[in-house]
Amino acid sequence: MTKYEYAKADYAEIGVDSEQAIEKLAKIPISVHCWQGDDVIGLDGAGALSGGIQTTGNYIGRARNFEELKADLSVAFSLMPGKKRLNLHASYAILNGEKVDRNAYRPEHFASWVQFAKEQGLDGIDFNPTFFSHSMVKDGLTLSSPDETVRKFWVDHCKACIKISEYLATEMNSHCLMNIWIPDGYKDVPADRLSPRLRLKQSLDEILSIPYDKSKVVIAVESKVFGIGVESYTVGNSEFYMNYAAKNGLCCLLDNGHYHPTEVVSDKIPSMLAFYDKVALHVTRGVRWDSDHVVLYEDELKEIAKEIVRNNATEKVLIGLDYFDASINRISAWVTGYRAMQKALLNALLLPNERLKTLQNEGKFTELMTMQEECKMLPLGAVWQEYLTRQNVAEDYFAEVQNYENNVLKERK
Ligand code: RNT
Ligand code: ZN
Repeated sequence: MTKYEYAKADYAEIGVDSEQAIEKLAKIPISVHCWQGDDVIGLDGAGALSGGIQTTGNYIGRARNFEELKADLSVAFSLMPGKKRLNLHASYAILNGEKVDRNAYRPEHFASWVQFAKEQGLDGIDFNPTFFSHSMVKDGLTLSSPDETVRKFWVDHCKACIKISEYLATEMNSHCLMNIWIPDGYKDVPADRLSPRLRLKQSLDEILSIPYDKSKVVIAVESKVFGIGVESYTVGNSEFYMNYAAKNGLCCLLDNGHYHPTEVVSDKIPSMLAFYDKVALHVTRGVRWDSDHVVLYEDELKEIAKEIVRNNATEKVLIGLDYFDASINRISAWVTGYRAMQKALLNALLLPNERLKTLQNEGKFTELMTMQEECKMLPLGAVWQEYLTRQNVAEDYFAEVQNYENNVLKERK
């Protein structure tokens, strides 16, 4: 018997069908963020990274243009099993020298990305307006700015992005999640916490006044607790966006680096599912702050995956990755984080979820605890290996990444 066959039998003993788990895993889409490849710099040359987020490190091989970013992404995709989507930021527009600012970006600026995504056989493209790294961010504010010219510029940018998102959905024949995250906030104690939020509300109302096809574009709003240099106040905090989304039929995006340190997104997911038909995620790993470290197969990630799987929410929870590490090989960073998410989903799919639920409902908490502990020792690794084999990807991706580094990345000086 092979290692997998032994594992399959072990799982069968607790009533879990590993074949079904493998099949289901291959169908759960994960959106891969393009911005890990170039340290969130973007291709529109609008400005250095700003907005209270930061990449640290100076590892060789940052993708400096569209061709390099595409090449790196293809290597990363080839090492990722399962169903992949591409997550783009507006700052990755392909302008080909045209003098056009973000308030007037058009679908055609993303046509080459569509072509790439189709060539790669991706499941779809998701999109993000880019409210940072740009001279129209004034005093750290965009949609909440008291300066009407500034506020209008960003409202127009977002409207342009809805059109682009609709185009991406049509082209890819799959919905497009358009996620709004703005960096707006204050470094020190503000004198007025309400007015910026009312301006943000007004801006969102204006943005949503344009018609768009809701079956194609899912608009999400991403809250945050603080950013670097904007530690004292964030305009778009959790309460603001959750209320706005509920009242206006939008989706909330939960980034697990955006909450107070003892809050966990895994516990928020079921609460959101009780009220929304969709919830979006930015899966990341904060180390002491919203540091956006590479996602690893760790406890909270496992909990997040469990909430998605055991609530039958693999189509309701839109999973996207969001991290940026410039201190290690960026392709490896992509693959490691993506695979960690898949491992966590596989782990969740291999749990006797119904049985565990029943134990909870029957108040058999001693048995629940022992069973949950036993599950931790099951041969997940053997099923993971089998999954990779069936998906035609090698378990050891380091060698391939290193090869590419030696042959391609080292030339980028
Ligand atoms: C920032 C947010 C946001 C960005 C990306 C680049 O704290 O998490 O989602 O990381 O849009
Ligand atoms: Zn995020």
